[in-house]
Amino acid sequence: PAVGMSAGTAAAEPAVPSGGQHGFDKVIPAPVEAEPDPKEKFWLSPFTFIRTQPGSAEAKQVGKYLAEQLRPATGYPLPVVSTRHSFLPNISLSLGKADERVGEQGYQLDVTRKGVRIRANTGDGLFAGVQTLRQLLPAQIEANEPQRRIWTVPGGSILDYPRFGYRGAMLDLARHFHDVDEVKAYIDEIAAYKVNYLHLHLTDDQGWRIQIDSWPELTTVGGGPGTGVDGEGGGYLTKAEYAELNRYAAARHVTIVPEIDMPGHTNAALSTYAELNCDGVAPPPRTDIEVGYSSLCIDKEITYEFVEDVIREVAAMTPGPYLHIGGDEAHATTDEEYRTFMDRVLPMVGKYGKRISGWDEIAQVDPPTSAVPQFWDTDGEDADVAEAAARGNKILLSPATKAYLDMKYDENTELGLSWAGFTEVDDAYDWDPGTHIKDVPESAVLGVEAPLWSETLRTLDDIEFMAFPRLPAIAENGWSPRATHDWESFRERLAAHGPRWELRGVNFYRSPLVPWK
Ligand code: TNX
Repeated sequence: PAVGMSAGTAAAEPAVPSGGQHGFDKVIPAPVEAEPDPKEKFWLSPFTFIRTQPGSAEAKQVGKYLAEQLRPATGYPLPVVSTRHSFLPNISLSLGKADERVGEQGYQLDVTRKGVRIRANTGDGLFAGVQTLRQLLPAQIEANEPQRRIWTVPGGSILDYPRFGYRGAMLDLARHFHDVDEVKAYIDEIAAYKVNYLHLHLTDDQGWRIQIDSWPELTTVGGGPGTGVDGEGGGYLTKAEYAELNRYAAARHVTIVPEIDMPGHTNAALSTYAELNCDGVAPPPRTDIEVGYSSLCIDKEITYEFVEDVIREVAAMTPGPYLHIGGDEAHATTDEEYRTFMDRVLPMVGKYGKRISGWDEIAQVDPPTSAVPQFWDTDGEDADVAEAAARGNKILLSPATKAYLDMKYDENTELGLSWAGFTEVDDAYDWDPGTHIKDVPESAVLGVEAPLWSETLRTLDDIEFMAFPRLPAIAENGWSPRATHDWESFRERLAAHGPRWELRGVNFYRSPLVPWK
């Protein structure tokens, strides 16, 4: 495959020997087609400017993002200008001139002496192309202060587009709260690997992390000090902070998917509002990590008033199309109660203009075909999910044995859990979303998502340690064509990303399976 070719960087001589990696063979996720041209390369210079399609605010916004990425390490001004032509070498971002094959999210990138040209049909595509360009530059481009060296981009052409339209990461803010700055940092990290959805698990037994005006104590009590696992994860997002996160994510072409988990995983709400309990008595708050014991009261009308208030408010503050209603591990309700609950709640999501997503248990209640069951099983079989797929539902893949970033890497990993087994980076890489679930064909797969549950994770360092290097493995399974799938190539490419994480201050697990430099 083209991506396995050598990079053709032989002629690039850094002013200071760098040991930095650059080349077409370092890109994660692997591109569809990559054709190095050893006779060409582009020099980034103090005179380089970024030229964006005249009249396109989207291209301009991506251009500004690119400039912000490249300025700290280069120290170059990199002005962003909208002009039609230029005789000076530059980086150009243009819309509407790309090959049809790149679709809604792909791009073409051409590098010659005269410039770097990124073409796409959408802003999403340009943004994806910019992530590839960052990876083609030497690792030092990730440094925070000016580096004295020459910056070259190896010559050649890339044509690239995703296998699946949805590539997600999930962060659990309920077990331990993670604040706006931590979530922003995670958005930056996932966007670099062309992950385009961030699912926020906002509520659970141990805490409620999103402001709801009609039920104000959910956050002040249910999300307040002393909540979270071990009582050490208190905090919540105000509506203003949630809006800020949505803006930040949108500028990185990431869509936020909020999750309000129900009817189980609701002890934080139940312990805050006594009237939500069948017996009218609020249970004590919980700070342990048991699951499956709590449930909203299926037979009380106030339950549905509560749920509708929450869905209405969350839908109103969410620009993206999906609203995730959880639905997992409802072991405190019977199958019949679960169906009764979902029959009333599922239509509310559509009523407020959103598309339903939920853990794979929702497949049991024949949700509308627009609903997205998120598969999290440990074996590759689930008859309800297969039936939903046959009816026309798209399935999101998060198999716990492959995609759960909270599983320990091995028996020595201090953080994380191990109920689905240990998951080394090769386990996270070696599966095929198109064939993983029995009787769910590739055409029924929406994409992949890597959940990160935070029972054991307190800091951003903890989050990063579990996500890297496995998140890039999941991202590649979601983006790259099967023809490029190759563990030997992937581990070599991962090794080249280690220095980038170091320079950006991203913590990561130095897996013994990867030949880190
Ligand atoms: C299962 S997977 C859960 C979560 C836990 C996680 C820990 C799923 C839908 N529910 O409540 O946090 O395992 O790995």
